[in-house]
Amino acid sequence: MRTTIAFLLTVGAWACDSPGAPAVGSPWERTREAPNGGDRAHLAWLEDNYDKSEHMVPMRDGAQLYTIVYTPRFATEPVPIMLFRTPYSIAPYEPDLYRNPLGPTAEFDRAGYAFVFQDVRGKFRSEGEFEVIRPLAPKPKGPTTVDESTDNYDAIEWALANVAGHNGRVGQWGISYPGWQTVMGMVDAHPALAASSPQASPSDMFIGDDWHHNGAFRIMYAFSWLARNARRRDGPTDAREGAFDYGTESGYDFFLAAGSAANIDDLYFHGDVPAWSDFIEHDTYDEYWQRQNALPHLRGIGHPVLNVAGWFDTEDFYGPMSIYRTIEAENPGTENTLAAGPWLHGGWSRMLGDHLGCIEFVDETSVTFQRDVQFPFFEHHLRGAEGWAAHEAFVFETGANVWRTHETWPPAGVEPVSLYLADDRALSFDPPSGPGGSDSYVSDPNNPVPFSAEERTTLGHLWKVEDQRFASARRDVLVYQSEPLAEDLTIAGPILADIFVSTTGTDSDWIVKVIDVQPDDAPDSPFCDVPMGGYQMHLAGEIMRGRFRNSFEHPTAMVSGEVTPIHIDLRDRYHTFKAGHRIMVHVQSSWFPAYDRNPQQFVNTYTASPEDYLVASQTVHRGPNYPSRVTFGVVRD
Ligand code: PG9
Repeated sequence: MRTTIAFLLTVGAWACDSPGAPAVGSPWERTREAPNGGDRAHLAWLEDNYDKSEHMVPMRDGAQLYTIVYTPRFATEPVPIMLFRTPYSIAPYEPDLYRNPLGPTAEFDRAGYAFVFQDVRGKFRSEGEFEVIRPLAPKPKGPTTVDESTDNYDAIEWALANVAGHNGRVGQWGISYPGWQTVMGMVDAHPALAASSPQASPSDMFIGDDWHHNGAFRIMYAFSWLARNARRRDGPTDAREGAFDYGTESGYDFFLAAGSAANIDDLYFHGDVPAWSDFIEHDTYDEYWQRQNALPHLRGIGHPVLNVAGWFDTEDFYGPMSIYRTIEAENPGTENTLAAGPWLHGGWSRMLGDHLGCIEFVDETSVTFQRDVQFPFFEHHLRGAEGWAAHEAFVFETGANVWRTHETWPPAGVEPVSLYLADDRALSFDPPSGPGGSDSYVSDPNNPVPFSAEERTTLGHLWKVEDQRFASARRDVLVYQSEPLAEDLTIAGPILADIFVSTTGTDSDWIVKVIDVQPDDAPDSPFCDVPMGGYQMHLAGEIMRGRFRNSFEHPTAMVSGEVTPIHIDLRDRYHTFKAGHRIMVHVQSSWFPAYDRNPQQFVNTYTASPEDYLVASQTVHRGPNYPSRVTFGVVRD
């Protein structure tokens, strides 16, 4: 049974999409009114109503972590503690300057919480060494063994002993790296931890999050993130690394000129970014990556968890979905909720308005989530407030543009339905019959398919809903398209691609994208100047590096000319293809520079030299023997 959430309140003053809102392409920019309520008037109110204090908090190994505490002056009863730990700085550091808002939204500040912020080990004003996604220490841990789980524990222990006026219940939240910190807090959790909300936390950096997808290296994002956040440092500091100067507007040109990833250190990092060198060294799913995987540690979680994911998050979507699923499987009886909406990375906190790029979602989805899910979740579990009705999933169905609740995810009763690649670049729900066939293209690593039509140096966010007409026009992208749909088609849960391919090389990347094609007469969008008639909205897409098709730990060459099945999980979506729309599928062998180039032969991709990059002829096979297809979970109401 699908239920539409009833919205009781109007958004009022929080509605903030109007002329002057950030241009398409700069969704992170904070302007006048923050979507989380942290506007200037709120800042003035915070200064009048909260005290701020700073502390060096000792961890069990003696390292001291810099911590700021804000406590409400207006509290008449003990208040919950809200913990936030980050590698991105807990600034402002000046005693009379305040963070705004203090909680996930201004609503938390007004309700009254003791907010505890901490610079994680080795970052900004904290002592110690920072390690990017530090693996959990093996057990048994000694009394002075530290990792991010013990640092979370020690931070909570300290807060309980030192923060005045608390009620003994602690909540933790965070987006992305702070979300991963929240996950670490859930492992061997402090008993006072009563509610956690990991939001867009990575879980496994080789399989599906920031650094790789299915073993394919996300060179553009890894480069920009590590350049800013993972340089060696001499000791505690307030200084932030500035943005890297690429010397060009084009990341495509920049990374093509750099060549393979191993060159980057000589060219730009010069040994200053140890994690980059580690990544290059660990080119398979070896112990280095396996030890960073959070999922095997998500056992024994006894307190409520609210997992948050953005359907169009290009950094960490696999993370929150796999964390949700693992907690569900390993911790029966624990309240474990999934909230997923039509958001870019962290969009539920930062996104203004009711659209992403050109695509309109009608509801102001971030505000709805903040008001109807996030705030009641914490208020209930940390203060015993009424108003939280736990559901398994609060999920936004794109296309239909409606919030729904479900008691399982994917919803009960979805039926697997395959859409087959067919003759004449068609897609058909009928299983293939007849002799079958194949379609070919030439993949040239020196002319890779761009991941976006936008010229940019960093990965950005909007390419996850970007118009794919630029890619459809290329000869090295196979384009399959259905007839216009006679009626709405709603899909929920993972989208799975199974394609049968052959290559003239000995390795190749295989990328499958599912696209929602608007009808020719679709009205233009008020949010962008791209013609919406025939707009090809990227809905889901994933990559499989051929060498890892059977094992991430033990890669094997593809056999030149041999038909080879490739299975790709395009991850979950909840979407209605509206009647009159078409479904489109792309198959291609590069997605650059979101992903580094595959030399198309079985050599080390990180250290490949220019002559290693070979042109390959790629063939996708179809028909009864090779039923290349995409499989959806179809919602039959
Ligand atoms: N996606 C970012 C990240 C998370 C974890 C490790 C490295 C990077 C982030 O936005 O924090």
